[in-house]
Amino acid sequence: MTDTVAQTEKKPVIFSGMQPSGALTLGSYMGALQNWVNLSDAYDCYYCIVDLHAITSRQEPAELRRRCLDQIAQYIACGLDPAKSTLFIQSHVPAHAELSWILNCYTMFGELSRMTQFKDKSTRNTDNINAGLFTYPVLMTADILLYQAELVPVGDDQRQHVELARDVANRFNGIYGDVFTLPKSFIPEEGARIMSLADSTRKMSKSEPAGGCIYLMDKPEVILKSFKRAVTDSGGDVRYDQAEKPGVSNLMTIYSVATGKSYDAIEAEFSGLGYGAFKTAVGESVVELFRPIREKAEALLADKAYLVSVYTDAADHAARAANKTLRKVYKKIGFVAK
Ligand code: AQP
Repeated sequence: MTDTVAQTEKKPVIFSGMQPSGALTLGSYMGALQNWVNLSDAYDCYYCIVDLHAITSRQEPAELRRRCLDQIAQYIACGLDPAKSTLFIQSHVPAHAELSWILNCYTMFGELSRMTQFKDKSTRNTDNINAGLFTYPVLMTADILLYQAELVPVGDDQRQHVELARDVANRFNGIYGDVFTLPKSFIPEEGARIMSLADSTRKMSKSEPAGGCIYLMDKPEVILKSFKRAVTDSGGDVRYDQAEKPGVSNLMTIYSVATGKSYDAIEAEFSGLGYGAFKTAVGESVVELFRPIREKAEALLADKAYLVSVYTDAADHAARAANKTLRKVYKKIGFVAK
């Protein structure tokens, strides 16, 4: 994003990010990325690849590096315009780590202990419950507050972290005056929690075993096969009922977000047709949704120099905004100016 644009039209700010800890998924697209694109004209958007967050679980260095480039290409392929939105890599802006340390001293141990994502992830990864996993929400708070973001488009699983960011901002402002804008989450009505295709009690996530997760860059045949195998429920009717029919309801949500059709329209469309026809249709709708994204991302990845120029320019722009906030914070808390 050019400074000229930023200065001439002062828009409210958005911040959001995704970890390059795996390939982007259908869940992250429907829960967050789609909204990033929809909101990008009305807001001054900072969309980040949060590599500092990603190392809370072990990453293979070469893979991590490759995924960052892939992710920039996928952000653009989904419809984000680097001339309008700041698409950058978190570790390129040291202010994230710096503010995170400061905010560690304004976030309570008890608050972090209540974070459900920490509880989930530490239960699943008992061999690596590192301090970074515990303080992850503080880094996320720093990410958001550095840019004075008003809105944070995320999926439902991040709601609690954005609430913490707001609480910490409020606490800090209560001591030092109005330093931070109070952020709130932007969570879609539909698609806020896409469930695994293999187990409809679990959120679809990158670390999912094969088959349960659809990735943005999956080939059509892989997508169709995964939907054909998706778990459904007893009975053969396509009807939205989260309690009784979680598998079918999840597929209906995916189909609804992919096609824009209402649940009533979907029920009517598949009345009497059974699960087979329905699952094929859902798979095809996702294939068509992702086809242009995958093709554009593949083309972008052939031009590495362009992608490097996007994240390099964006890091400069982001650093200027972030350092402005950081300097203010340093001054308020009494650090000696250099
Ligand atoms: N299944 C989902 N439904 C709706 N929204 C989702 N998001 C992720 N999964 C779903 C949203 O997409 C963004 C992804 O952010 P992230 O990659 O930083 O973190 P994550 O939520 O930890 O992603 P995963 O896929 O669940 O990773 P692992 O397997 O490592 O735990 C966020 O806005 C998230 O809400």
